[in-house]
Amino acid sequence: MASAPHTLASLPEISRNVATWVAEVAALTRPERIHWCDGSEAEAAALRAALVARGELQPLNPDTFPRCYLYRSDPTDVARVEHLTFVCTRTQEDAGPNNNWMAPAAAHEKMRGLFSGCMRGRTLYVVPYCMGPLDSPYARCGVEITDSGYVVLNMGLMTRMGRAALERIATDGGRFVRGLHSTGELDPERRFIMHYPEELAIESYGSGYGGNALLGKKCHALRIASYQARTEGWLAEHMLIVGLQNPAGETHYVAAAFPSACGKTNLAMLIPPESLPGWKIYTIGDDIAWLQPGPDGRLWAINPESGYFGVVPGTNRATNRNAFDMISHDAIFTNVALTADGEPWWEGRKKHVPAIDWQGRPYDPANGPAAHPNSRFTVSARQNPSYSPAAEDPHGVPISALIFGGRRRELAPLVYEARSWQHGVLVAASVASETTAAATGQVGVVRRDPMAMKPFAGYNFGDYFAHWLAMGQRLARAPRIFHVNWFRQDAAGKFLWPGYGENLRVLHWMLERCAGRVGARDGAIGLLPRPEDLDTTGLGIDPSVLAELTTVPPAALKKELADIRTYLADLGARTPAALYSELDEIERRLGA
Ligand code: GTP
Ligand code: SPV
Ligand code: MN
Repeated sequence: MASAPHTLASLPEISRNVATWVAEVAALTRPERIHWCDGSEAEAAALRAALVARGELQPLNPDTFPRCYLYRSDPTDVARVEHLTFVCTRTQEDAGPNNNWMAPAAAHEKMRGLFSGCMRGRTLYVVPYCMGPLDSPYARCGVEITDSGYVVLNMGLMTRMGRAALERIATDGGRFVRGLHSTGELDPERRFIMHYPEELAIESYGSGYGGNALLGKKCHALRIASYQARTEGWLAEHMLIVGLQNPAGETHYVAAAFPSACGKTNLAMLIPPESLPGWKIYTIGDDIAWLQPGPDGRLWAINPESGYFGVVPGTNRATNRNAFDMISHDAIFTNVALTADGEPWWEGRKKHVPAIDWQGRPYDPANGPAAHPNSRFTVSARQNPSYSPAAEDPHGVPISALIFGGRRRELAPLVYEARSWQHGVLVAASVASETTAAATGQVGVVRRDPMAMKPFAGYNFGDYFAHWLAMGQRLARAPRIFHVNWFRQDAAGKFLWPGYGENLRVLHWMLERCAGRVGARDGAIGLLPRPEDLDTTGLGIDPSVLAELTTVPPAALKKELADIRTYLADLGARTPAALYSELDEIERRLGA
């Protein structure tokens, strides 16, 4: 085998384009030193030790949570900031009413002012990364420049980071997404997350948290990539990817888009209930999917990430043993509480009690939850007991079904199937969900979140829906499209559906639909399972509850349709006419 051409080169020598850009950024930001990340374990260990010495990272109980650390972010910096996130295309119309917009020149000027001298006395880290398997034709690279060691450690877990990524950039002709990040003063008044999809560039200032700061994730793999995907004929989506092996040994892959904190990580590593023996679950990804039409007319998916940045609260052995086991070693915890003996603690953790809250204060229930509701774990995907080797396959996995859903107390049934791809695009475009703690702002308010991409589509939603319709026409064997809702509640606020592992029953129905082996009832909203179509062996669910979960009151649906029509119209003239035809068809069926 030929040896890699750059093995002996020092990191700054590998790509002239990267080195030139680093020099420009250093001239602007004036760091005390520059560190090029090679992505080695020794580098991560040294960085962890340095952050511990500075008090930025705190080791957790080494007996029960070996090699785990606690990081506390600034209390004003605990989630994505959608109102401070901009898509800066040349024309405002291209960003669309779904995005905040600023003209590129004005945005660059504003950010230049903030970045000027911002790294004085600090280290500038150069973080080369690859989104997707290093040998995948679908993978794309970027370089994040950051002054946060915590960001470096997270990028090391979440992406293929270091020398190999830099080598791929060099062999790709020096093309990469430029992401410049500084935590700045953490002043919410001086915090902006800017995207320049036409320039493949990102500028983020004033936050050190999650999607605002780990630029490979939402900024690159969704906002920039969705824009690129449209021009190149693929899709970059906020979706988990999971493989389901049935008791007969057949494996099918599905991808599912739910808004933030609505169950993607949990579904991606679902544990089959004991009453459904013989099923096996294989996780490919838990948050982002890049989807390409394959030569066989099917849709193929890769997970561009290599780790999970997951919601901690609610995780326990009963709801998700895989997740619980996965985060019991070699994990970074952000904004969780602590027990008296140095274990991480969060709401929903069954054992122990909190002693110190997420802000480092003695725990007092009067101050609210002990762990922040958007507290997160970061772990390598390889720690997931259900991680699939297919996640490393350069061509990805073929997708049999696409699933959309949201968190809705009322109305949306447990599951239904779209009648066609075009109907499915309307279903996806109409997704509504209650807001969660994953973004700052009010929690629990129902808003439209098409394809779970409201905060992440890097261009006009009208163009995005048109692109989805066009993709369907290119797929001879397009996946079937479904909608789910695990979160219907009764009048007392109790979830009607047990969720978690039991969601496999719903996935089973979908796969049987794909195979043509199970029936459905043709309702106005779409195809719904009849009670006999769902396997409820051992579930003990009341038939009246199941009936409620699989019906939609016509009056409520009628109101919902009117609401969707207004929403689509408000998005402007680029909304495809086909979506209105699909709405007309549902109204016709409803006899409205
Ligand atoms: P992001 O990382 O923000 O994109 O979130 P996510 O979509 O991966 O959500 P996640 O799986 O982390 O779940 C968020 C919250 O919903 C957690 O508190 C879970 O315990 C809870 N949850 C997940 N699945 C279910 C379910 O089937 N039923 C119920 N009732 N709650 C669930
Ligand atoms: C989300 O909010 O959808 C997340 C967490 O996955 S963050 O990386 O902060 O965007
Ligand atoms: Mn997400």
